[in-house]
Amino acid sequence: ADYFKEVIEQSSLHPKPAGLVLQYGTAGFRTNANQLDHIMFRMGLLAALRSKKTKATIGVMVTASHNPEEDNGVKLVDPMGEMLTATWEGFATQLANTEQEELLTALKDIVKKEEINMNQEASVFVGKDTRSSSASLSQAVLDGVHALGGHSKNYGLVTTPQLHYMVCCKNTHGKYGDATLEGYYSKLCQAFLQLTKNASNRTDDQKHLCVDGANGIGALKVREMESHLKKELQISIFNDGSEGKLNHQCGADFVKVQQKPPTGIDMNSGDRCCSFDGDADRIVYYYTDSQGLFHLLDGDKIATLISTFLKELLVQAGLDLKIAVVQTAYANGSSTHYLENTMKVIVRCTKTGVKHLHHAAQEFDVGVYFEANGHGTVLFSKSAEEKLQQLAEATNINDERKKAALLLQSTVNIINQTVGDAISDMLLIEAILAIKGMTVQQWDAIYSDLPNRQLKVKVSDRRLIETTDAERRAVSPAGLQEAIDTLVKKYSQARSFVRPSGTEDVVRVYAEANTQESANALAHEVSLAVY
Ligand code: 16G
Ligand code: ZN
Repeated sequence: ADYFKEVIEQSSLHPKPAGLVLQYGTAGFRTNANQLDHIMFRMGLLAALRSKKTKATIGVMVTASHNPEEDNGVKLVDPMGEMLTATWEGFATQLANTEQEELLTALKDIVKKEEINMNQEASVFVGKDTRSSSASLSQAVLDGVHALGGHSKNYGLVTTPQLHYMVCCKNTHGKYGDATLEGYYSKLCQAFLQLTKNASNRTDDQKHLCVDGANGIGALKVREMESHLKKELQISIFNDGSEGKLNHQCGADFVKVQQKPPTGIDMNSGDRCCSFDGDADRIVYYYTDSQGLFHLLDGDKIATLISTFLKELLVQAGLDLKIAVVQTAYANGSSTHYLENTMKVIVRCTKTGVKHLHHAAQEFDVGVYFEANGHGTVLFSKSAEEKLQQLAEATNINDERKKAALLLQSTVNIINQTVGDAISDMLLIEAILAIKGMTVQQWDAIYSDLPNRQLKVKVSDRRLIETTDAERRAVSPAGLQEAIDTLVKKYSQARSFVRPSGTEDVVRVYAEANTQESANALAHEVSLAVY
């Protein structure tokens, strides 16, 4: 078939506004929805090519995560459910910015560079979030896939991590689970029920959780899942999209940045609550104490809880596996200190962005990774999973080791290893708290966060700032790092860094210190040094 003729015809229905330039950034393309139709069509084309190249199913997710409702975006998912590989991010940017007349040339250029056999079949899974623009934009993706003769499966409304999961299931031929929503819920919830069987006498309070769905897809999916939990977890869902606007004054990003509860949630002091973001790949927990003070349990606290739990089980199971926690520069200094000095686990720091953390975590038997903003998961190496399997089946070991091995196996099953997943992380956290008989206050008390402040600075060209050492030090412009060092020395337990944002046209400033006043002042002073 002459696919290229079909591409020409179809692409005229999805024309590129001349001169518009967009970048495949940290999390794909993201901008106002009315600029994205041609991008979606072209990402459908690219996904079909990627599928031919890898001889596997590729995913395309239409979402702009925690951005406002008016925005949208798109990200591609590689065969094992991981994010698109870096070379192809480059192709995505090229294809997106090629003017209409040059589209075929750009396409053929990729085919040639990657030596793609155009007769190879293509298969693409497509999903979308609840934004009003997502329906037509995901149709544009499908048009692109079909223009190149690719097969598609349209999952419709799914969370980002659900789509990653489907792609992984499909390409591992069911070994990871069934590539259906039912398969996803039953795998996770069965693991949850297995784990919580070990928690006796849980009260109704312990079983109850408030979830802020950010008025997005996560709320719908939690509701779909509920019956699988057999009342072992009783969820009150707020911000389910029936009234409020997506991500508006609610959701994980709002709660983390504002350090306050979302609107639209009815919380009593001591209630355990969590917030998802707009595509349900991030989660943060929180509660208010009897004095009305707000307590946030962010990605760092989550990583600490999960890695403590896993390390204890590995010791009980007598498994000598290397466990590490991967963080970014935004990780609270107290969390790093606690992990290294009290828990004595390996801690690694990478650049911001899920793909960097994910890759670093792959280097360990058990790699726990979390960004402070609540995106994270746990990766188990193939050999770690095999050792666990052997131990769980062994007949010559004592009951304690056996029990730990079985708990670890259920933990592996409850986790979505493809990418951070608010629903999966929530179930894991709830199971750990249940097994340990721990309240949210006790979890919070494991260590105390250093007060911190984040600021954005508008500059004429943010790319003038270059960083090194996992973004913790600036190498240019000259003198900036020295200025920051001098400011940091004025305060106690202080740390500060600046980096250009990968998603907005701003420079981000982070500061922490022993008091909130000091953290605020330091952040302010450093932001002045950035100009
Ligand atoms: C994207 C990243 C997130 C990161 C954020 C930083 C993915 C899937 N998402 O949302 O991990 O924390 O960008 O944004 O990688 P920034 O560069 O504007 O600070
Ligand atoms: Zn997200």
